Amino acid sequence: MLKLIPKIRPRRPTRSYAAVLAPRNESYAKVMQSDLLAFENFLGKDAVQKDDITNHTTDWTGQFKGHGSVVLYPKNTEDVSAILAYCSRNKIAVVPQGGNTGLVGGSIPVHDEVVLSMNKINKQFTFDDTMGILQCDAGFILEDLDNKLSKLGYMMPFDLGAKGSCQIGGNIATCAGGIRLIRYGSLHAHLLGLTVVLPDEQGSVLHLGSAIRKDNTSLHTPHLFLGSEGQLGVITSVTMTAVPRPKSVQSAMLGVESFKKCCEILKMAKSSLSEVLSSFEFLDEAIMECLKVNLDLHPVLNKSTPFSILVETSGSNEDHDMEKMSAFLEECYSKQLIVDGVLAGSSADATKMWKLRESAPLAVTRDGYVYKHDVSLPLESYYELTNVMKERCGDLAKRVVTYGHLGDGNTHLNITSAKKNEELENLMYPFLYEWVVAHGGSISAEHGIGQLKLPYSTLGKESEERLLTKKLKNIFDPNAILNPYKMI
Ligand code: FAD
Ligand code: 2HG
Ligand code: ZN
Repeated sequence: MLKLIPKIRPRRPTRSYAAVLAPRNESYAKVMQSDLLAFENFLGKDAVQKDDITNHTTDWTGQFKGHGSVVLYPKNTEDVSAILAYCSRNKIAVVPQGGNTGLVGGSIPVHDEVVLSMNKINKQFTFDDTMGILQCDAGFILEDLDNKLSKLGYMMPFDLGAKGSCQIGGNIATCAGGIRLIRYGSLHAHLLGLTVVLPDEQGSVLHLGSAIRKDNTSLHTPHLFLGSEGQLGVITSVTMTAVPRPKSVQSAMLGVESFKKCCEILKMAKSSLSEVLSSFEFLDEAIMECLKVNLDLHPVLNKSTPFSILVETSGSNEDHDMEKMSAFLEECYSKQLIVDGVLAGSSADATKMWKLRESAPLAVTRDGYVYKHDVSLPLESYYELTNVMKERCGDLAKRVVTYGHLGDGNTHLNITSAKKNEELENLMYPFLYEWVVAHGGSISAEHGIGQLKLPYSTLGKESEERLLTKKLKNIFDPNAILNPYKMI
């Protein structure tokens, strides 16, 4: 479908949260000239970048700015092993980096960590087109993998607006969700095996899981790395299932007058569209206005409504799917659940609809400063959070907008201001995250903890679970050199 904002970065000033959040741990060694020479020695000179590394030390939003001095480009698993062994023996901190599209400041160095970029580990690709099993290097860009699979009649089982830049290793490390989770499930359902390198003194290489669909002979160790945010090891190769590429895809945009009706439409979509339903995305009026003003992207619906739903079906028979979608839309009208609806008549129409949804993250950055919230909530509280925060922030906020994966109970509430505003921050935090937990939600649905949510990461988590997590970190990363000042 839509190719979105592949390499565009928001035009934004940079700033650093890191120094405020976590002081430098003085037990880490500083990278010296002798270390740079050692890296050049075992990786080759072309694999060590010392200048012009701002793209690797600043996050996608431009709101996190780190202070690293070197980026390393390993070419294969052996190079990653050599780097991690050297850094572990010399107590040098390392941050693994994929496409650097993460939204919680997890992929950049905070103080002076070495950046281990996966950009060059993208050669190995094999695919079994009967079983639908993919084995590939972790540095492949998601969209490139999807294009390769397309030629073989398959596609990746997830999709997100950052597909033109994010990498499959980063997707595993964040347990990325995206716009098709309602249909294909999370990455937990697709991951089969991983090659990972541990940050120990040997740079141990582990081959976890297997390349077969069913294997219950051990703990499911690869799954520990889903959402591990570069804390446990560096993923260098991924084995997972892909899904048959649908032959027919239909998209429709619906205009809805109340949030309650949005939920009724979701329920109906699940039963009426059932096996062909592949996306159920949500946009409120405020993000529609933001898209118009900031990116000159205009609604596809004729009537302006408080809420819009973008629904997609994917199947194997166009006539059948179209019949289902048309019947669904008629039912929506006849039950007075929608006041306007447009069914995409061409791929250009569908692209226009999806562009609205997928450009939302870029649109909000244009306001100046953006406070992002990626949370899960039971549906009865999903939009109440937006209303509560609107009321609470009042005129201090430039805009309070919501979009998200309604079908998964995942809201992206974005609150913008012209610039960073401490008064607004004090109104929002910790109130917002405490509210989410008190209403049965999670403070991170899909983007993770990184630096952004570190102060709140204990909310809603039992101390036993946190202790277990720390013990696991210690087993995988005995010298604690991997991605410090973040998640664990
Ligand atoms: P990075 O940003 O480079 O890294 C993310 C984390 O993973 C870091 O902690 C890093 O240390 C670690 N890491 C990266 N590679 C490895 C590796 N090989 N081994 C070990 N650790 C590693 N996310 C969603 O879940 N759903 C969405 O719909 C979605 N849409 C987005 C839309 C836009 C426009 C943008 C900018 C971001 C979006 N994201 C979304 C967030 C982001 O794209 C995902 O989190 C993505 O999976 C990150 O992949 P990456 O390769 O860029 O990882
Ligand atoms: C999306 O679904 C991404 O578009 C980004 O997860 C969410 O911008 C955000 O807050
Ligand atoms: Zn999302």
